[in-house]
Amino acid sequence: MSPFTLTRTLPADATAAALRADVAHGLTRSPKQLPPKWFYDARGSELFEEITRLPEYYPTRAEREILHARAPEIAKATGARTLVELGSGSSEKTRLLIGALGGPLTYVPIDVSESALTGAGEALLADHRDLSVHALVADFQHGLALPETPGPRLVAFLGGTIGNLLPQERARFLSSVRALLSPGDALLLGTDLVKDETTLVAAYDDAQGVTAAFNKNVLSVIDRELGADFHPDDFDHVAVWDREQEWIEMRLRARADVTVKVPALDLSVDFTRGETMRTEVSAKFREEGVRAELAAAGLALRHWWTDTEGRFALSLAFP
Ligand code: AVJ
Repeated sequence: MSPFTLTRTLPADATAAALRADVAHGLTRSPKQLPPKWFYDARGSELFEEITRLPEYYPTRAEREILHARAPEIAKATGARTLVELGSGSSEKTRLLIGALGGPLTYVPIDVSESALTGAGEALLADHRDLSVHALVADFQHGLALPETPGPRLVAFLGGTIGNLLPQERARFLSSVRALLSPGDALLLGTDLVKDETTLVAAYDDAQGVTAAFNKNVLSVIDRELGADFHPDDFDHVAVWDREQEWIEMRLRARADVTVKVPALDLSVDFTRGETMRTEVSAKFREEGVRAELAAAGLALRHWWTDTEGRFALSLAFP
């Protein structure tokens, strides 16, 4: 059997249908909103990679520091023979885990982007004998099913991406992950932590404007995919810390009254000058909150590791 297989559980047109539904819904409600998953076309993924190298954007470096320090402990605590990675994207941090777990190992990267999966899968196979890769094209927010692979399994959800889900969505998501796990399996979860507002806002509103370009890129995606006539420069990038909800919100704020046509949806949308549209929530966490959310999903927090500056955490939880 080939060490690389790819399974598509998403119909090829599901992504297009989901984009249409999200845009139709998000642009006709008040306040307007768009889900953050549409940032990540080829350009958006490139911009995100650039964000991870910005001096202000600490989460990627902090999480890498933790993985670097703790990968051997994670391997020992889990004994995992299958590593499942949700929203795998680029596989750089995964390498630390794969190296520590050792072979024989099955790696199951799950992503909506088939090109990201093939690229990352092939690069990993080149460097690791005793690795099989079973890539899944799937949307992890909607009904996950895993291939039959050796246990124990370690499901990793890194980067703090769980913070993009609203509290209710997180509860549903964690329960669906729990349902995938058998006794002895584990979840490794990356969460960004609550900290001072200046640090948080700077991470989402960098001096070079890369995050601003990333935020506005969602408008280019809608222009290209749905024939809309957004002019990204008609909008300003805004990042605010919501201290009640303990999340960063990214918004786009209309610089003038603008009307946008979305031909594919037969839609015309008016923005008034100063009107804002939410494009992302990035929740920040505390240990007790993570423990409680895991427990509510039937998962027991066994290890809580942070970087030396206490900015980011990795949780290891068991059913
Ligand atoms: C990839 C979802 C973890 O929320 O920090 C980076 C995305 N948004 N800068 C985050 C993002 C703005 C990032 N995640």
